[in-house]
Amino acid sequence: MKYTQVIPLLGAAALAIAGSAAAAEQTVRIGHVAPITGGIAHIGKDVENGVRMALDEQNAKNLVIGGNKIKFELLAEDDAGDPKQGATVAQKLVDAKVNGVIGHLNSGTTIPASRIYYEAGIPQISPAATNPKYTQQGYNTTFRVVANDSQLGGALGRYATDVLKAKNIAVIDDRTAYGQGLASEFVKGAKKQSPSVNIVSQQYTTDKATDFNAILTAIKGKKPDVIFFGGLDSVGGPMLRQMKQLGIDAKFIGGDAICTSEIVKLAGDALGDGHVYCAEAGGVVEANKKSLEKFKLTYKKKFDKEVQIYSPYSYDAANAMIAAMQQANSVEPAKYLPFLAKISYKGVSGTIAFDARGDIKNGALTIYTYKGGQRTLVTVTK
Ligand code: ABU
Repeated sequence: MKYTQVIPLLGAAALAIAGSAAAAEQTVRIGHVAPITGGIAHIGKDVENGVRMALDEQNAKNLVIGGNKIKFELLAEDDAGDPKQGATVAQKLVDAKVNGVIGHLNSGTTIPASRIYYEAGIPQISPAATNPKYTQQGYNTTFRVVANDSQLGGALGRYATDVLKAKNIAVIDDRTAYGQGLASEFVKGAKKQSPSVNIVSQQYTTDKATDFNAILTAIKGKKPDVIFFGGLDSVGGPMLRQMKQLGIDAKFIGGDAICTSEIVKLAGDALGDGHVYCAEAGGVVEANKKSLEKFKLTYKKKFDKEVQIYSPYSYDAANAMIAAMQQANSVEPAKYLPFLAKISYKGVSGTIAFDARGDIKNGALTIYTYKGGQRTLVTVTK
């Protein structure tokens, strides 16, 4: 009789233990948004892969936060680089109760989406959007792990006049929040460095244009030493090809969004050697070269693709967000947000720490050129 009573008791105990183990597991949703369709889908996928890699590695560690076994889940959305779609998917992520967001990629989508995350109290780290306005809105939920367009444009403007000795510069921008702002910062930087520099032509295109004959012909007549382009590689690559067809041999300078692996294919032999200059919005300093190389090898192995540009930054952004959760011992946005604001996380792209606005502290940037179809480091600057 005693024996038969013990069995149900043991069963109840086992159920209780199993129940508490099940309750101790918690899914933490991290949203990611970038264009996964359209002309810069290759850059969007690169950023998404960086986040995926970070979450896979963190899941392998079986982290316990707030007494719960944490399983990170990636909710990846496509905003197609369109501000309206960006706002729609931002709301979708808020409704799905994500614990944090890495993204978006384009400044034109990141800025309007940031208000939606802010109103929901959800921390957002952009690994790519460089328009300064993003972090100037007074939102305590917005962070960025790359240098902004004032830094990028200013440094490229100085480089064009000081090092490349440009006297006559033509400027083209794609009228996006990114391209327009970057071009204007470039002109400011060039004029500050060399007040006598001439902006011989100012032309406009779009982020979907494919024919640049009219604007390039207008520019050719002005004989610039340098053409600055504020826009993305999907437009910059074909533009370089058309420059070559028209016999324009001016040096071509652009920002981080042309500083990709894909530009090699997009521009073909129009890329030249030491002909194209661009700046990555992060500083690849000596101390980080090893960890960055290791990241690139692991990325290649995992996705069978080369890093385009931003995946090390999205990887660091996701890991920094998780480090803040660990420090707060909570995955709740309101609880880990103050820890994220004060984080100092050593990532593969450098130390992730934010200023009062949410911009990366000590944001450096790296100027590259292309030689023999390879992106080649020129200098790291601020
Ligand atoms: N930073 C270049 C591409 C993204 C953007 O700011 O629009």
